[in-house]
Amino acid sequence: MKHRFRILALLALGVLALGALVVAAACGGGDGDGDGNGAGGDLDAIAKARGLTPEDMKHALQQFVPPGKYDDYVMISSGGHSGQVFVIGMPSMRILKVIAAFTPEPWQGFGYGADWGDTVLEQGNPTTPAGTDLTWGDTHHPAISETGGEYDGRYIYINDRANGRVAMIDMRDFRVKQVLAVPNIQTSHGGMFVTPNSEYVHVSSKFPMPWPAGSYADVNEYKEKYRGASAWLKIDQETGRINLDESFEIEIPPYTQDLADAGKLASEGWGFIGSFNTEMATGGDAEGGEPLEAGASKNNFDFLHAINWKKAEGVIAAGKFEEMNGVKVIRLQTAIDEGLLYLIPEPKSPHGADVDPSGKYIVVGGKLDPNVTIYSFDKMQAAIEAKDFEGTDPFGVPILKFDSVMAGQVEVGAGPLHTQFDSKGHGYTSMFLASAIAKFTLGEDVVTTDEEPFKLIETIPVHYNIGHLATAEGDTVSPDDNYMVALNKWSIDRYAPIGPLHPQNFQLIDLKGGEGPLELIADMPIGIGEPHYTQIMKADKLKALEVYPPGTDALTMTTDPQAIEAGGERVERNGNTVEVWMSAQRSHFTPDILRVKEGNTVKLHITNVEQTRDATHGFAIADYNIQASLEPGETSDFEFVADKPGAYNFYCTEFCSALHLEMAGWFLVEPAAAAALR
Ligand code: K7E
Ligand code: CUA
Repeated sequence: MKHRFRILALLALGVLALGALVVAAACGGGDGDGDGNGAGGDLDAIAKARGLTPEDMKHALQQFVPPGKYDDYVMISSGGHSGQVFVIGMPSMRILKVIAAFTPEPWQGFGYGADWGDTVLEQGNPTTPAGTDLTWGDTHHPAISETGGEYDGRYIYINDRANGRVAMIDMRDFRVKQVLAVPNIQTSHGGMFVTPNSEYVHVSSKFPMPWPAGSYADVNEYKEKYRGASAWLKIDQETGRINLDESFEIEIPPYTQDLADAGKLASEGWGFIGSFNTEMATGGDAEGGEPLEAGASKNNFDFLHAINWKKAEGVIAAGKFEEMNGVKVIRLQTAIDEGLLYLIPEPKSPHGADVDPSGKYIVVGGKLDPNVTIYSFDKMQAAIEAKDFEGTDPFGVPILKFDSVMAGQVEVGAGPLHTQFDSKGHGYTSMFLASAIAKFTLGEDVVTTDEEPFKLIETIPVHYNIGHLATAEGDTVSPDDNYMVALNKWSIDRYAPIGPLHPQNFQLIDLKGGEGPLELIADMPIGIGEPHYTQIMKADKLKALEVYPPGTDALTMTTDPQAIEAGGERVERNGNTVEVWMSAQRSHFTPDILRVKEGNTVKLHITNVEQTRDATHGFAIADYNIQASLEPGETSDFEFVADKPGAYNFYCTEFCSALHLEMAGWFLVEPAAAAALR
């Protein structure tokens, strides 16, 4: 008790200290006479005691969000191989929510008996090989739905790098509503984006697979039999769900398609996908061949794929497709004949492919090239118009000439990966090998310089080995120019040693209105999974529900047919089935005794009949692996067989009220033998 009081006192002190900092800043840094009177004196004492420099104090102020106040932004971050998605407030860098996407997660009752999560997970199982229940994923690239090229706060899409699936999260309740196994794609990586008006969410394959999907071919038939796909998944505007009937795919060559981005404004209607391994290496290092990575890194150029999706819609409408595994597929030859697909040389094992806010430039980072290469969309269009090709690839896809479409290159440093932008005409590129971010000018429209259109301005070190980076509103047509977050893969010595597995490290960076110089504000350890990418949205675009309308089924977001109001509780027995309509309300379940017989099928419908903000209950049954989150207004449905006889306690798993510990009951499963005796 004493210990707890001390912690509280320390917390209070911390809050006071920061409060004092704010006051001091507002008053121009205290009275400055160093006599210890007034806020300045307290500040100095705190800073001295804690070993903080004036710069540390400034950064603390920049990051600080007072208790009870909201952050200006929310970051929607992938959770890597945790299979989840994180919602993080920025600039405070406080985790607000961990959303289960591909991985069962008990706090949200996802995958532990309630129909919502079980249904979503089950529907996401791939059809091939049949019967495989997937219980994890590797989330990489979140994409917030957009209207007019701006994040609109409606839906989040995220891909599963491991299993080629896509999840849809509804931002009304920040729960996943759909997991879709994308046909003809086995693995996906960075090919995720939404089009500027959320017509489609795009995902492309990472490693190609034998086509048609479901067939088998040895890797020695790679070039002939393996193919990739660029999938344009149609978004239902009402529900956010992907409608496969109105979606289409384009067959693409068996390169390893990687990061992708949507054209916007000047380039709206197009999509761009980088690739590597145009060598089509397949490994074989233990069979007398070359390791995969060596074979895949020989060519000086790989291919950026430019895809005209607007035109592809017309090709689909004209019926020039084949139905393959439940989706319309434009075959590669058709894509070539119809002018849907062009290849553009990109230097040395490229990774990121990012479209700038104006849509005029596509910036590519080559992992083994110290330059970022900037392509001009206008030049691309002119080259396509003039049929200014250097030839075709082995599959007949036209290749544009590098020199005709390149707008410029900037030598940034070792290992450039991803690029983000501000609204002042700057690009910011992460460099994995250099553990740094480079800032450069981007073209003729640059506000801050009238010299060379593409020029390195500065670099800033990050800690360490950065993957992605993200600017606030960074993938929209109008990025904000205040914050950037570096998503670092390694943290090495940044945190207390907690074993060989280290957290990833997010670092908050001040963009200073795009004027620079870049300044590191804060570190944030991510102690779960490996975030790859994040999008940062203005918090005032959030339109989440405070409570569900009474009796809502979280899966359909409509009234659950089994919802009840208080007083409507009942039990019906029908042959071997026991059906229960239960309510949850502080601090009781009604009914609180459930009597069934061993072998009965139990159908349980629980409605949280409360409409009070944050009045969430849980429902868990011992030894039955059942756990649900019953959020205010929600109805959850369960169906299971009472196959274990015994007296099982069930209880509310959320500390909802003073008598929360009493919010419990009994699930009595009478043994079949005992029942027979009577
Ligand atoms: Cu570069 Cu999966 Cu976007 Cu990681 S990817 S870094
Ligand atoms: Cu309801 Cu605890």
